Amino acid sequence: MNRIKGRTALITGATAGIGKACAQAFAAMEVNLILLARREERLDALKRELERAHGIFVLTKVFDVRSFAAALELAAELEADGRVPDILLNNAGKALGMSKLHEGDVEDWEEMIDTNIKGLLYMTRAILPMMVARNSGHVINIGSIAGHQVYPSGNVYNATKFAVRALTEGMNVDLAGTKVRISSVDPGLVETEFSEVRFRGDTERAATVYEGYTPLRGEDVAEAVVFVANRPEHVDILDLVILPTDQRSAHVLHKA
Ligand code: NDP
Ligand code: 8X3
Repeated sequence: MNRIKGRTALITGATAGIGKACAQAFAAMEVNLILLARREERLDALKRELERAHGIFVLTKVFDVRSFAAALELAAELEADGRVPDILLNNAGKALGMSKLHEGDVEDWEEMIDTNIKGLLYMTRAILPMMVARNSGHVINIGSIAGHQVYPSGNVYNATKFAVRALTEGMNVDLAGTKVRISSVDPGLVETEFSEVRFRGDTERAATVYEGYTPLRGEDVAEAVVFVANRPEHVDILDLVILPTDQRSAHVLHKA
């Protein structure tokens, strides 16, 4: 049953990987879209693809989640245009580098914290009050298995994803007494541009992350996100962990 047809979903980080796959999966459910990311050409191409294939409304915006002013401006614009999102998918995020904490790069830490934690907070602070005022809506955060278990040299990235989990749980209790739902979808290894970004464009090193086993694809995570969004109003999936069959924890990965 399609309960979300005709609704509007706002997706951060829609130009690649999980965010792009979620845009495609929501579009297939005839959900209208507000797609945000920094790469304009990719946004334009995705808008054309989805509007043509599904006849939905797609608004795109070149947008950096690290700006609270931009988040507030967008929220005001959406409210004025009668386009308050029914679903906010906080997906934009990244890991940068992989080194022991005492050898870490402070600029990398700041970019991860600014994007993964503060970006999610800014978007939520801007959009969630409109959902609370309407007493309906759904915030879905993309967490990670890295927010459940730390791994060597994951330190600050792990901390950002532990923070996402704490914020999901915090919002959940803060929203008690409203009909607004909050969920987290926490994947294991997904083959996207994530490792290319982490290793600063070193595609060979990035490819080795996904060798010898079958990782998740963005589409697998998108199916889970749509499942979470499509539950009846009285049902909330608070936290859904989704792993490749070959991966049993942050530490147990079966490579052939
Ligand atoms: P990708 O690198 O493939 O995609 C990341 C997306 O985020 C891109 O669309 C990028 O677009 C956007 N983005 C990055 N920085 C910003 C910013 N400052 N403002 C707005 N958009 C931004 O990675 P994934 O799809 O893999 O990652 C998506 C989420 O999933 C992240 O939160 C990640 O932590 C999480 N995750 C990933 C896993 C994996 O194994 N891949 C596993 C578990 C969780 P642009 O550059 O155009 O702005
Ligand atoms: C991304 C998955 O294991 O590379 O969150 O941290 S992992």
